[in-house]
Parts: sequence; C-alpha cells; structure tokens
Amino acid sequence: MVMRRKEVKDYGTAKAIEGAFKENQTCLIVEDLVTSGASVLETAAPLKAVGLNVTDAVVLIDREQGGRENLKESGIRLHSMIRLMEMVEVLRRNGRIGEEKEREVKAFLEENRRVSVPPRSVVRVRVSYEERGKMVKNPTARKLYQVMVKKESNLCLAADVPTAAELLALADKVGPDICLLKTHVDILPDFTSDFGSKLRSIAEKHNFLIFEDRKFADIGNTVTMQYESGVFRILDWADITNAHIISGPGIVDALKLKGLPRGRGLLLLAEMSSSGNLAKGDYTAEAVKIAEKYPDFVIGFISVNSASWPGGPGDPTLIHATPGVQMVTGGDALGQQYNTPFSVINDRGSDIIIVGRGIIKALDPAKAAREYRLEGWNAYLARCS
Ligand code: 5BU
Repeated sequence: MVMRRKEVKDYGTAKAIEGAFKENQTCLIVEDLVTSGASVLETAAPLKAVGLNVTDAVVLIDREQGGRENLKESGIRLHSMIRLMEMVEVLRRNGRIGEEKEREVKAFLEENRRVSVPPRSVVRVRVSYEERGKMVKNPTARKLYQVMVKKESNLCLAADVPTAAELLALADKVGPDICLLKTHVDILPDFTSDFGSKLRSIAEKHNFLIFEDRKFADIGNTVTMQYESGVFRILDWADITNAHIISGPGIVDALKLKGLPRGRGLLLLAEMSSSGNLAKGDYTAEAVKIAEKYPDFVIGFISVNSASWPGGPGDPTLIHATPGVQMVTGGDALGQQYNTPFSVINDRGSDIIIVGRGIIKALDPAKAAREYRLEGWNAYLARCS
C-alpha cells in the first residue's frame, strides 16, 4: 500500500509517495468517485514518477461524465462498482426517487457526457517547483528546480546573438535574472574550443544552467557522435540539450548513454511554437510516452500548450519549457508565434518561458530580462495560489 501526500513537507521524509514499494511494481488506484478523471490522473502522475506502473483504477461510482474515456487516453482502465445511471434506476425501482428526478439526471448526463479534464485545475494543483525538485531523479533537473526557487526565476534566455563574444557579454549582463541560458552554438562564427568553459564560469558566477538547443534528430549511433565530439563538444559544457522523437526512442538511449554518466538532462520536443508545425496529436502523445520511460534522463519537454493535452501537463517531475514568448501576442514574418508569459505559465501548463528577441532586441536587455522574470514568476505564483 502506498500513499500520495497532497503536500510535500520540508521536514520528515520529504517524499510525495510514501510506502514500501519497488520500481516497476503495479499500483492500483482506489477512489470514491470519478467525474472527468482529473483526480485519478493527479494521483497517477507522482506514482508513475517514482517508477510504479499505473494501469487500473477502482472507484465506487462512475458519474459517467467522460472519466472512463479520459483515463483510457492516459492508459488507465476504470473499474466502477456502479454507474450513476444504474444507481438512479435502482433508486427509481425502489420508489426512492420519482420519474421526474430520473428524467432530470438523464438529461443532465446527456448534456455532460464528456467533461474534459479541466486543464486550469490540473495546472493549479501542480506542486511547487521546490517540491518537484525533491521528486526528480536527474541531478540537472534537481539543480534547475533549485536555481528557479533560489532566484525566483522561470526565465530562460534564448541567446541568439551574432557572435560568441556578444553571447558571453550578454550572459554576464542578464545572468542574475535567468535560471537557464539557451544557445544555438552553430550560429557563432567566432566559436572557439574554450567557449564552453568561458560560458560555464559565467553560469557558475550567476547560478544558471546551460541548454544547447541542438534538436538532435538522427539515429542513435550518429547522435552519440554529434553530442560528444565534432567542433562543438556539446556534452562537455551543456547541462541540457534536446531531441526530436522523429527517429524513435533509440535517440534517447543514445544521448542517455553519453549524457547520464555526466549527470546531463534531455528535453523532448513534444510541441513546437512555429505555425503549421507537425508536432501535435499522436506525435505529442508519443513524446510523453517516451519521456515516461526514461525518468532518470529525460527531464521534460519543449511544449506550447500542455494544459490541452489529455491529462494536462501530467507528471509533475517533468519540466515544461516554452519558446515563442513575448510581452504581447503575435508572431514574426517566418512563422514564429508568440504568447505572453502569463498565458504560458498560468494557462498553458508550462514551467519555463524561453525568451529571445523580446530581450536581446530590447534597448536594455538586462532591464527587459528583469521584466520577463517578474512576469513569469508572478504568473507562477498566481497559478500556485
Ligand atoms: P525568439 O526570438 O523569442 O522568437 O526565439 C525563440 C528561440 O526558441 C529560438 O532560439 C528558437 O530556435 C527556439 N525555439 C522556438 O522558437 N520554437 C520552438 O518550437 C523551439 C525552439 Br523547439
């Protein structure tokens, strides 16, 4: 028997899941009743995060408002003792309610056949960054959560400036306000082999992590070489990198082979911000499935609107980072689409805002970074309250 704590306290065991269990054991969820299935999904997420298999839930009453279907989409079979309509029929047969009440309930169920999992409530009940940091296995993910809490920042700077020299200068300027700095190292004409160590010392000075947005996409064998060697030697200096899942889970095995011994973390591209992109529906769902199989190495997703996924942003140990963020909604001439920090964090289920031109093109990038940090953090506080 395991028990899920609603709140993780700093004292005591500081664990979200208590009980005697081993990884890969199967855990049955028992609830009193189910409506949309949101509550069962909230219970399932931390259980899955600690390595338990969750395939079935038993409830007393199925209120027949989409819970069965919503749970099935998340791989959980629902078993109910009685369905709401059966209960009404029994009550009616035994004279406990009249025909009119029976008709009323039937009409209500007709109208509410499929209540989707309420995304906002799923987002709201997600545990704090601090608590999530205590649940994760991967050391880079743990450090990222700690940095976010300490600096009150869920801001990632997309440092897409023209040269390495400018990037390093910018990193030093905005460093105090960011939890993460994202690079595209292949755009830097003055890249030299000491770039990584220089950036790492700035990261240490200001306490942020480094994310190379490499978007690996090849077969496993090739990405091991792309990650570890070549001119850029990404593995040596980037705490986090990311990968498409287009080539299948072998890409994760390969990156994990090199990255895990160094304590690195990987984000999977579950969605993209550009208009007309193909990362949606089944593709996104597959990214989630793959992520759940590698809790020690996959630390989360690039996502855009995980609140709309079946089951919402899901597993609270997985972090969501979202590009396409500016103070006002809109886009650029080449397909980029922007949402505001508040909507990304509060409505769309994300944890980290990734901001590029909103900061680097500002007259005072350090001031702009501070403003984005405050917007992002306040949105997080609003979501937690
Ligand atoms: P912008 O200047 O804020 O639009 O920069 C966004 C950054 O995020 C840029 O480095 C992109 O390469 C990156 N990005 C993105 O915009 N959309 C995506 O779906 C992914 C990455 Br994945």
